[in-house]
Amino acid sequence: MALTVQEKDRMVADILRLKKERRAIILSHNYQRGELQDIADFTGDSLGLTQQAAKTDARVIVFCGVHFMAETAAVMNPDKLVLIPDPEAGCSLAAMISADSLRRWKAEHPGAVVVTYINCTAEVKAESDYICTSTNALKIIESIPPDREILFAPDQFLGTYLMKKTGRTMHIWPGYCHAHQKVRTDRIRRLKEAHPRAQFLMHPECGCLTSCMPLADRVVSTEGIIKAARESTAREFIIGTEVGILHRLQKENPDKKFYPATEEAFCEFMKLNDLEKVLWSLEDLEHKVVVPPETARRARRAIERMLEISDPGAYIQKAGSGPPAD
Ligand code: CIZ
Repeated sequence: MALTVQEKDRMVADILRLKKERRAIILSHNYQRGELQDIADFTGDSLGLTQQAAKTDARVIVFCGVHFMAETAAVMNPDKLVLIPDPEAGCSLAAMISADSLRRWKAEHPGAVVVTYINCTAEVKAESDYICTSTNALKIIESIPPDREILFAPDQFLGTYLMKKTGRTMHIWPGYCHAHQKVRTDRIRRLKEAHPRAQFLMHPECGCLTSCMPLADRVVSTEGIIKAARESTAREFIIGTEVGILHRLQKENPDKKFYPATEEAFCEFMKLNDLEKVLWSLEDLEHKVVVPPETARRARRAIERMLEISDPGAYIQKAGSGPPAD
């Protein structure tokens, strides 16, 4: 049942009071419900949020996102208490590859370098040589010597995009995001006809990647979409990613217009987190996101390799993270 304005205001006041008492910060992903983006200390992509988590002196991090994101924050911040308001907030893409299946794939390609998209569990990260995000994936792939075989998981569309951009052949895991799968070429064509001046900003996880790429003005991550909309002189945009991002886009650019590529690009797992669960999370210090230390150590190594390549300034802590041997 929807909250009344008074109930919502009271809840927000209680959250802000408890946040202070607990020395907590609230992080929200770009795809979260608007009401959570509005109370968050930071809203951004999973890597940006993890970097914010590392910078803060807060003791408790309430991570409003899906489980792999909160896990990434826990891996990079072993001394902080990381909480997720709803522990059922999973990720369809992350669920498409397990550590066991990745180990079997690696055994079929001995010596290959494993590059894994950040949308995966900590256990899968621990089996990877490099993690990448959609912002830095191109840089990571380009840093790997051309004679090395690459296994890329779990998103087939980001993998295809990287092959097209680098001209490099990789082995690609057939995973996909169920929300980005809903973005379709025929609908993009219709939207472009209806709004001929609009720029089309597209996420590389979109299922229509191959046929939509020629229609796109930019193929970028969520932070890339936010930046492009802010910096562009265009007044209208078609947004090819999960619809939660429209809240931040509209809030930061009140004089610009944003059209979702489709309302069906909706992640119901993200939306499991809500104001009430954030309040309970702060009241009960639940639900704790804990990664076993050895898994965290190996996952951190793969994340740190990414940070060293993508953004040395953002590099957080070092744990023997040299490049993987042949
Ligand atoms: O890294 C993230 O937060 C994801 C999943 C997408 C993006 O492009 O920001």
